[in-house]
Amino acid sequence: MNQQQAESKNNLEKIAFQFTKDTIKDMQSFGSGNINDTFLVTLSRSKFVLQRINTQVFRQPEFVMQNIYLCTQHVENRLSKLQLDRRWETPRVIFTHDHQNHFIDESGAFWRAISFIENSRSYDTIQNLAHAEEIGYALGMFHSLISDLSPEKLTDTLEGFHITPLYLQQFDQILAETTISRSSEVNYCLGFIHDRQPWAYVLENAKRSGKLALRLMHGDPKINNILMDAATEKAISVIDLDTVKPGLIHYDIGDCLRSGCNAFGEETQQWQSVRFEPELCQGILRGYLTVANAFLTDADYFYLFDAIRLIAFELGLRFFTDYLAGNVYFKTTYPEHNLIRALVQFQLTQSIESQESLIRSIISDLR
Ligand code: GN1
Ligand code: MG
Repeated sequence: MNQQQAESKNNLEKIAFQFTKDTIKDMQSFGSGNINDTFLVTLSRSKFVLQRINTQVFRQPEFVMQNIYLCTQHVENRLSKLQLDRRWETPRVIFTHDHQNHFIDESGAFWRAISFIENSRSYDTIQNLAHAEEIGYALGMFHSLISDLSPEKLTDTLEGFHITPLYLQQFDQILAETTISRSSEVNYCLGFIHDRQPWAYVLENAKRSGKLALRLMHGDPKINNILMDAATEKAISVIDLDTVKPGLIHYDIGDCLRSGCNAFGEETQQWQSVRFEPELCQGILRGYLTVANAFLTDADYFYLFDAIRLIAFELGLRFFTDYLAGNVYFKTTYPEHNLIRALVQFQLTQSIESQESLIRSIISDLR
């Protein structure tokens, strides 16, 4: 360990001690988030997750914490009355010694601690059909548990999040401001976005015309945010609650499917091989609908296909825009990282489009 590493370890320990009086046995970087910095803190008898919130992205982190607290309290309350016959847990906010839900360090960085769900694991890709069904069940469970918490109680902590037309505006703006070198991949992305501009308003139009209701959503239910019990391989929790806020549940369904039905995972370099797997889609939706069928309307069903197609497209657009902007939003490990990520999502979008009638029939058969 060099001096700089030792210093930053000491500093991290000081921050961790704001949230515990126990002995710190170990502290490691944790997970693969694209926005926040995450550490797993091991104490003598338990563990917790320590995170530095990216305040360039989350401009009002206090409201993020307030949303998470309201949501997790609500879910704990529901769970205590439900008497589920299977394991289900919600992450808890851990308070500082002076009862704050966050800590601001000397440099102004915003830190928070969340409980660690024991005996759990997550995956970056779906392992089999049973896993797909569990992923869908977990999202359904999550939506069901927050369905009676009024969206107005939570703050919009990330304005424009999943509003595809706003990402198109940002893209146009960056394009106008930037001189880009036009490789064949860049030209492909530009054409791909151009061809889908008119359709990209589909969910926002449905929201504006009242066909789809504003509800609470998770915002980021990709498959590695769903924890499985390490022994039984049953879903037990949905984590990463930073983007729980008012929105459309369609964003969640789309996000869960774009991440779950890509067997190569969103970080693959083999973007040309990416394909949307209809069997996994059927599995996830089957699991989701065992819970969600109770609260989905005809219009909700009608827009499911568009949601699946749109969120894959939107994430591609977000990655590509960030590539053009010089990688300022998503963490990257090499200069073309966001370009490759965009190509993966566009390939997935194309695969969804080419299987439209099959996906639509999967949806209607499951109703
Ligand atoms: C970001 O940081 P992480 O991995 O939880 C992003 C999501 C994307 C995801 C893609 C606030 O989430 O919208 O779907 O990367 N979160 C935010 O991996 O923009
Ligand atoms: Mg997230």
